[in-house]
Amino acid sequence: MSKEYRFPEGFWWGSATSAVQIEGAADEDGKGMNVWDYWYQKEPNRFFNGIGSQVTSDFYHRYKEDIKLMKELGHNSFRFSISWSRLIPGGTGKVNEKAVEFYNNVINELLENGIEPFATLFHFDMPIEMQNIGGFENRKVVEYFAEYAKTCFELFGDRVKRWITFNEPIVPVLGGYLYNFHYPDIVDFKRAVQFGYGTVLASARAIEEFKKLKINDAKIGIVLNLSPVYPRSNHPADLKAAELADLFHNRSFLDPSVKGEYPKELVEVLKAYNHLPEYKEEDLELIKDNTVQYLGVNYYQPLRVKAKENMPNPYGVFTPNWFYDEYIMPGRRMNPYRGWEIYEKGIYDLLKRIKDEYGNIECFISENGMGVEGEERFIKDGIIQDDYRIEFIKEHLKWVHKAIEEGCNVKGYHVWTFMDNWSWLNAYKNRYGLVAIDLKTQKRTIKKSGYWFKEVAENNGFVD
Ligand code: BGP
Repeated sequence: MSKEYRFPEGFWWGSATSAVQIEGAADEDGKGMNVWDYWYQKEPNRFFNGIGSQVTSDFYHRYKEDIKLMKELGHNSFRFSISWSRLIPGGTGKVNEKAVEFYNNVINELLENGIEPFATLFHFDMPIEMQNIGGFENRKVVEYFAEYAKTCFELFGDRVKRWITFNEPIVPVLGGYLYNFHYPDIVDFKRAVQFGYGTVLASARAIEEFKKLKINDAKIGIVLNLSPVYPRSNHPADLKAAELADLFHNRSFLDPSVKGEYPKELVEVLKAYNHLPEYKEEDLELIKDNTVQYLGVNYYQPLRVKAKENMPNPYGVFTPNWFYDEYIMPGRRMNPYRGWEIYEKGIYDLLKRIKDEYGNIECFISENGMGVEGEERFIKDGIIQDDYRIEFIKEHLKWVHKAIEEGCNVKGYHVWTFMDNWSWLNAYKNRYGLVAIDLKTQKRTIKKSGYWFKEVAENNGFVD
């Protein structure tokens, strides 16, 4: 029997992107260098097929065409990020007028097409000069970030009503300081904690600046990549492992961002291992007073956790994985390309938890999507027939719908992503777009999922 899935009026339908992944023009019009530009120059072979972020979908020059396509695909909202190193080369000092012009053009074009702009201030792209002095480990950088944020609010706040301080702040911590998939590509738990803590401060400082400006009907939030954590069994050791994984992966940013304080259990663990960050008493007040006004949830996969089987080497490097093992549950469906489990109900579990434990704060799905390698093989009649992606989005949407029916305060759904884009170390390996890109000709072609998404967005739901 078919069922109707209609979403609340005014639901945000759209997609998310980030500057580094779509803009290109990496050294044009006075843009400074960020960590990705630098890392690629240093070690091009770390990137899939040796492709760096210089080669992207060239949104910098093609934004008009792309925004037209967004409209065509039923978007009423779109998340992009502002590149700190483009707006303020070097991270501090003079504003680059060419960048102001570019972001003004993008914002105006979106608005003219009836698309609400969601602007992220930081999506993994630290200016290299800021990273060289320690990034968010350094309080000066926290302040430079607050200045940059204020500049953005002043320049664009008359039109941008939805701000995001950070996208997935835990990722540069894990990637850059523990697991070698972001720059500075080191393994140092103490520095990881300090960088993460500095990020929380930077987010709070940006919110403080935002509030000072009293911009009418605008809101500021954060986007977190949350994963529901499922223990292998109800055995106390598995439950404990899951609790610790949740503390590190979810609550380390969720609690300070939404509740204004760190979970005391996390503080205790860090203290026990002598890994508390350096902090000042007044920081805690800053965090308390500057919580987010709404929350973006990026959901890709759950975290399945079991008790540690072997004791970690006490002389080895300390990481969160000291406390638990991740595992792949036999029989679960996996996305073979990205190696991530597909578990649609996870999105519902997260939303319910936000309702029950985080005051039902206003939220939206800020990323959800499926990366697939070699999609050309699915071309028929000139179009990528990505039924797997339609299925993926649809099944997740059903769970989002159920969460809304049960009172969760969910305002929208943004797919990752609008068009195939460059993705960090994986470059163009996995394609996520509703629109395909031919990297040689830059030609954009809507995939089957794009046409499907358009229908859903325009009808504010679907029947299945
Ligand atoms: C999120 C990031 C995005 C994007 C996406 C897909 O973590 O916010 O920037 O890249 O994941 O992941 P990936 O491209 O690594 O497959």
